[in-house]
Amino acid sequence: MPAHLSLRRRALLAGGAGLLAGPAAAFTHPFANGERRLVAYPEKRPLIVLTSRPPQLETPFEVFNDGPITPNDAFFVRYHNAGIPTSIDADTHQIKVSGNAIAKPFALSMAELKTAFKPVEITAVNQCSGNGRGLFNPRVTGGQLANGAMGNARWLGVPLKDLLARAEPKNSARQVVFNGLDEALFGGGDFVKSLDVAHAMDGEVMLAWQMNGADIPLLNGYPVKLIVPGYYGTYWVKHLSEIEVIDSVYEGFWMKPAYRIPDNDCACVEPGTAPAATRPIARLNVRSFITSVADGARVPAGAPLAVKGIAFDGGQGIREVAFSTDGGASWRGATLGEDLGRYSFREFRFGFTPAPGQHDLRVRAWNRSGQSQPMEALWQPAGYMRNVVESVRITAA
Ligand SMILES: Nc1nc2c(c(=O)[nH]1)N[C@H]1C(S)=C(S)[C@@H](COP(=O)(O)O)O[C@H]1N2
Ligand SMILES: [Mo]
Repeated sequence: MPAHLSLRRRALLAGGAGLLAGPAAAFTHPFANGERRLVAYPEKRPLIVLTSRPPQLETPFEVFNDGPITPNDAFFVRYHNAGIPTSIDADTHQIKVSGNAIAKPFALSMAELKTAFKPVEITAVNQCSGNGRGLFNPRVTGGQLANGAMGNARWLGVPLKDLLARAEPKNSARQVVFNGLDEALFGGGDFVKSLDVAHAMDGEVMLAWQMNGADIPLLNGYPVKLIVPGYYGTYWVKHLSEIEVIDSVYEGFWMKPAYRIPDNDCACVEPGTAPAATRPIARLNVRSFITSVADGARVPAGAPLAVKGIAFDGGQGIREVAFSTDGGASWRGATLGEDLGRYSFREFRFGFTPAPGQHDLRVRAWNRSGQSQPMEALWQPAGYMRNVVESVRITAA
């Protein structure tokens, strides 16, 4: 190995070998209807393995009780294709800006990206469209995730708007298309996503190189990742290398037919049926979770129980969280924690003294435009956007 390579790069190469060899299982983690392996990948603590090639790793749910920011080494990982980069030299990485709807194509190094524009920081939730898919009833195909395909981090980078301005977009510009370094090895199509040009230029969509004050872990998109606050993780392209501004609507496989939702108000259909029309998935809906106590837990009866959790939405911000200790028969207000911004997890807490016996705990959040969560789960064939009011049944004794 050349001597000038940084320590970081060498660490990644070593990790890369581990990725290809297939890491050994550490221990197992309970899932809805079985057990899952927990494995430590490079730069990661042991996470729940969904698939190993490509790596799809889920965050063990108890991590979300540690605080509103998800640590980098616990953050979930999702790839679509097996051809993932196992080492990237940030010193030579380039972001190419091209397309038929700009006047000035250019390429940018990481050093230029970090110095030529004014950096901004935003705290935002990255959640996979299929978070909770494994809990759908009737079951749907696709990765059988529980609720650990989400995380909240502080992202440091530059607004995409500033970068695109340098390319001088033409009036004909309709969409911006994003590609990263990973490749499809066995068909299925390179992972490429697009956003409407007005969205791409809103000043919030950004190119980030830091996550929680450190380099973004390789598996989460090192050295640069697209951040699309309030939108599902599918748009947050990792190892970003190509940006194309085009005068048409991009309809590659991962925009159509993949990642589409029923084109109606609930983004849902009768279980077992197909939607008549679809649209691309977009903003996160409202969700809330109890994190301090798990379904099936036993707690002391007659002693005050402090309960904690997190809520979030697609960018309006959480206005209110209500809790029930009797399966939804009666509700009271929970206390909200610190506001880290409208795209962030928002902590909440409440307390009650459980009498001996079973208690069905539920939480339900509202955002600032009054949107909330359904009491009964909605259904759609792809298993996206689950946001039902969850039930945590505990026994006090
Ligand atoms: N290059 C690339 N970026 C990608 C993907 C991918 O397969 N390749 N998957 C997307 C999807 S569907 C999700 S949910 C997020 C997950 O981000 P994470 O792996 O950093 O948690 O990455 C997105 N960005
Ligand atoms: Mo995803």
